[in-house]
Amino acid sequence: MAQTTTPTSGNQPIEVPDGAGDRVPGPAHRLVIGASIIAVVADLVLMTIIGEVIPPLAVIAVLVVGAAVLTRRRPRLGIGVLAALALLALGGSIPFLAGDLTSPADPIAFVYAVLSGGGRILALVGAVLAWRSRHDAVRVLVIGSLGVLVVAVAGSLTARAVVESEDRVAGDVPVVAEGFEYPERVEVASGGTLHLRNRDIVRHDFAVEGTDIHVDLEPRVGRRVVVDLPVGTYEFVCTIPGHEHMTGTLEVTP
Ligand SMILES: [Cu+2]
Repeated sequence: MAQTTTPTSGNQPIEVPDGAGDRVPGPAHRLVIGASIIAVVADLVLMTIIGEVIPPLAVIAVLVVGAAVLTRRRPRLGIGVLAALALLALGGSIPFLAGDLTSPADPIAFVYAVLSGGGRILALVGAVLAWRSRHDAVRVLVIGSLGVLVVAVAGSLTARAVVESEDRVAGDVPVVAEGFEYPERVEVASGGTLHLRNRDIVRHDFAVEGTDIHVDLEPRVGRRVVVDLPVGTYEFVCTIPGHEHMTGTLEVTP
């Protein structure tokens, strides 16, 4: 059977197998990888600072490194996995990030939230740009993000600098938050005053359950609180997500 001859002198469109068309990663691919790594590094630094491994973040860190390596051989698949991990990490950490982002006077947690949350949002945006081959938009996005970061850091340090701290007065009962721990038991006379001090580099708060007492404690500040409660036994707690173990008993005596 005679074949129809068509001009095949190199002008025919070449079919590119799926995944091979973007073997050379473009700026959007690099943005996804870079932003994902920034978020993971922020997670690792946070875990180092608080001296505790947060298992979901540790697992995601390992998977992100694996996906970044995979991106060298299978760009589309690797970018897809990185985007999925960013979405997963973002979804799981929203309650924590929301608290950190609304507390600018806690610079470590605030900057962490900007880098970790912002990095993952950037990775997702980068994945969309990579998918749509919009590599031209990456530069503006990166410059804009750096601007946001600078403003966030400056704003947070300013917010911390204007926080007022109260010194302990004779007669105050000291309550120290240190190493993510509160004392197990605190005793104060009804109408007496507690002097709360946060010796950690991240914020805590002090809430007495079933009462109106709820005091924010930015890093390294002291704060006095009058205990106008009926005689009895109360539980106090730090209400910041992840600090649920910071509890103790408040004995209010006659
Ligand atoms: Cu706390």
